[in-house]
Amino acid sequence: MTNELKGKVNYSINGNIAILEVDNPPVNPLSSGVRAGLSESIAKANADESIEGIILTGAGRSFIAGADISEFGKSYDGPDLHAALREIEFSNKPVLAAINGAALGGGLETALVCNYRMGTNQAIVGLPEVNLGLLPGAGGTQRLPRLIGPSQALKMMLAGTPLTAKKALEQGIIDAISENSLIEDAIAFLQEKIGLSEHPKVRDKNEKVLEARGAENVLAEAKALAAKTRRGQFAPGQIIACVEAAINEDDFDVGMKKESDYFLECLMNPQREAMIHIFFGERAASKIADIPKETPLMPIKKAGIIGSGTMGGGIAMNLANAGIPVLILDQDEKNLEKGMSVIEKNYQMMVDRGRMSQEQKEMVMGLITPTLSYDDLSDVDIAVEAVYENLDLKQEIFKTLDEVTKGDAILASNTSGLDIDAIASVTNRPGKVVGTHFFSPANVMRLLEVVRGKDSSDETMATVMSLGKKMKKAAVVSLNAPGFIGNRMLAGYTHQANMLLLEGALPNQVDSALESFGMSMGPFRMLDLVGLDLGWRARKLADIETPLANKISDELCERDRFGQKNSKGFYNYSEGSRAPNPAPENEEIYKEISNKNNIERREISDQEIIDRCILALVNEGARILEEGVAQRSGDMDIVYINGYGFPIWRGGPMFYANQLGLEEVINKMSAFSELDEEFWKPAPLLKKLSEISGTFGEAPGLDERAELLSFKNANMGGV
Ligand code: 3H9
Repeated sequence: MTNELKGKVNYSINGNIAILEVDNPPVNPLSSGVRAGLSESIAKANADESIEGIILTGAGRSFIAGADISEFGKSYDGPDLHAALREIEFSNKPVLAAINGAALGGGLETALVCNYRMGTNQAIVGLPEVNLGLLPGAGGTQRLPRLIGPSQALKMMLAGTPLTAKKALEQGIIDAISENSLIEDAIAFLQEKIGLSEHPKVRDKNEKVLEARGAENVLAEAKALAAKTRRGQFAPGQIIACVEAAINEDDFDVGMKKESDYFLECLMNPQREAMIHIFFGERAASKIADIPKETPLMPIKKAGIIGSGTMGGGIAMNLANAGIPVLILDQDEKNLEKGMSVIEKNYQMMVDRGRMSQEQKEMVMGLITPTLSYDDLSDVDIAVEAVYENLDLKQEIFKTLDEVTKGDAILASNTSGLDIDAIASVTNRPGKVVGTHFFSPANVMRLLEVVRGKDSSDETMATVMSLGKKMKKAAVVSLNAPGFIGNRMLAGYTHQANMLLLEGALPNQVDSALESFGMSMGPFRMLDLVGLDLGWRARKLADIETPLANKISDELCERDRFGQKNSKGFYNYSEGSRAPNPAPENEEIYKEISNKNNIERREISDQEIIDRCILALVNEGARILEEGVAQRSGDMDIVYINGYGFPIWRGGPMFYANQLGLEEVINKMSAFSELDEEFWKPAPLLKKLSEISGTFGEAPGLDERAELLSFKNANMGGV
């Protein structure tokens, strides 16, 4: 093997068994050296007369995490995966996959060419390629339907979520679970099979695919599922087409050829690049550039939540789901009871939908303890305050937390916009104070903005980021600046949506245009959901004149139209329904306000709607980046996809801008500047990058960014 190859396969012998161990830390993807190693080791075992069986396993915590994702989109000359898998499948000696951890994507596909599969209790198996804009391209679409039936296989491939070993055994993906030493159990299993004249090959199991032949509902159900859960995505249709081939083609290899062709189409599709950008982007976001990897983490063995409302309850569920005991505190007994019953109902819903077993529900409920007393928080390692947005109240709570919790406990505030430093200032431990901005509903939404105060210590930041990962959140660091990352970008987006309404578009047109772009919900549906009265009331209270962009929504509030909460806002809602119906009675209001403000209403194209709303995100994103509020452009993509319904297959707003070309972005913006010169002034970083044909992807580090813009010393600290 040459040096350029990445990863290897260790070869050892135990009696008459060869043990092949994939070794490519940390998760054993099928990089070039692994592919070469597999071919070589199988050949070696087959050539050795003393060997009668082969075990394939993984070093460390993973079996094989799939193809090496970093190779996609690049040209590589390494050995071919299909060839290696063919050698395993047609080995003269039986091969058993001893699955010691994650067998995902190409990892499960490797296990599927083995004759037998055994897993530990920690093993997980899945085909998550769809999350990368791909399909299982190493035989998964042909073999899995043969093993578990096309219907189940389609569900698994379209969801992309892995199964536990127990589920995999129930479904017949693995043959056994090892309760003790995996390799010892695998050897014992294989010894029993060695004498058999034939060993099963998944490719030969045709019964289940033949059963589905002619049963149109299998593919129709899959198409309906994909339309519902993966709107706008290219790969799901390709996966379904592959399974159609598995069902209808008599020759297994014809199905394989189709799979290869459809895989290639996915590989060439821009969605694949966008989704892989998000895969690596999420992992990059979890790292903080100036905090060393070795920074010690504080163990989080117990947590406290202050506030048992929707947010507090959702955060408590996240912690319990991560196995962390949590106390939930409210000073009002009724609120506390209500909060606990909402948590219980949410879990019950998961049980009813088959997402959790009754046993699991009891376990997580057992980890959540209600309390009325701050004294009970004395031994928590982290306390997360989740009360409504009021600085005085939050400061009061932090003073109390500072007194009652142990000295090294982390104190976190779930604020969506208040100044973390002002909150930290009332404590004697500003280094332990951090913002944790969860998104509602916190038990569902993956985004977590971790807000770094000017004094937040490295240990605090690293610990909270790691806790975010344990809670399966997409955690992104923001400096303590107004609006943090997400809401600051959102302001420009909703501003443009509101201006479009004044200029002649209707809510339904704006929403449809952005939903067809891929946003999960248009801005006016979103505003109706949040409630139009929040801003209106705040402006009244502060005695602030209504800005032009908010004139329509404030007028709707004057007419008692608050949004979904009272069944009328930009749309009308039928009793108990969230489905928006057009509200023609509002059109006069729109016209009247446009007239009053001397705005001539005109026909607006869908493209203009998309450009103005999305480029508003991009321009503000560029400012956030140049100010150092976000560490890298990919972080903003992660924020928008996980918190604001931006389509993952477009890779987030900053990636989308790169795809469009930053020069084109600037051109479009300068055309809009006739409408509002101030708003469309390009961020200096965006302008500079467009002039040098750069992209946000090549995001320079903070220092270089400052250099590029001669921004040294400006806004790089706690803005
Ligand atoms: C495929 O298989 C296509 C085939 O069907 C067809 C081929 C023809 N490659 O997530 P972590 C890196 S497509 C390269 O933090 P965890 C990751 O970037 C593949 N690198 O660990 C990170 O790097 P860094 C289908 C990979 O313990 C480090 O490993 N497979 C790969 O939280 C640790 O990762 C998948 O989609 C990879 N395949 O979770 C599975 N996987 O330290 C993708 C990870 O520099 N992987 N890395 O930031 C996962 O889901 C998780 O990594 C796993 C471990 C559950 C395995």
